[in-house]
Amino acid sequence: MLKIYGRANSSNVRKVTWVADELGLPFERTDWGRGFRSTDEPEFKRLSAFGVVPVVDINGFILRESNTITRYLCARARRDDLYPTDLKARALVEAWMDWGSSDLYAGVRPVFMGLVVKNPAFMDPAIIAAGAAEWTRQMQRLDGELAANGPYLAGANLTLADVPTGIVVNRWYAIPFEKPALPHVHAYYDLLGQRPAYQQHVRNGTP
Ligand SMILES: N[C@@H](CCC(=O)N[C@@H](CS)C(=O)NCC(=O)O)C(=O)O
Repeated sequence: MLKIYGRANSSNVRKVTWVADELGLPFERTDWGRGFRSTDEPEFKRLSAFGVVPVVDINGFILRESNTITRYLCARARRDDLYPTDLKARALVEAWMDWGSSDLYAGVRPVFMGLVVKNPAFMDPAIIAAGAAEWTRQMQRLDGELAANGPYLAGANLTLADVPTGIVVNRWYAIPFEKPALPHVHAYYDLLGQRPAYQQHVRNGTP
């Protein structure tokens, strides 16, 4: 049985719950992290000293890092369609995963922490505005890529390439702030929204 440690509203936990459902993999999830049980508790620290969610227990194998967890689960299930075994196809998927978790996410964090979490360290409007500008710049790049090579990021079908970015796209539409219309990103959001697993874990009204 897959056990997931982490609150359901965490962007990184949602990658894992979304992928688990795409795989038809049953799981048990317990709430840890901001607003729930503290990851400083010894019970969590025994699983991971890093203090962040998600952590998973897969029949006794303890693993952290959301992207790594999704890759492991897909490889274990032999889901070549989601995580290709061909090295070049795999590298293209991983490039999108890296981009979605780093360059794309850089501007998301200050906007999310300021406007949604209302963390005092991010309440300065200049910090939020700078984050929004950087986030918008990356989203415009995404719009261009989808126009040229969509409908999914690695081509015709869903792959793990879409998972980190799919989480950020939901945040883009779920957080009210001034943003340009991005027609190809919007079509992509609607395409992802046709998937029951994305609807349940990501496009569910929570930024
Ligand atoms: N690189 C890690 C980042 C994990 C991370 O930063 N998780 C956040 C939630 S999205 C967290 O644990 N925040 C602290 C908390 O909720 O207590 C991953 O991808 O799993």
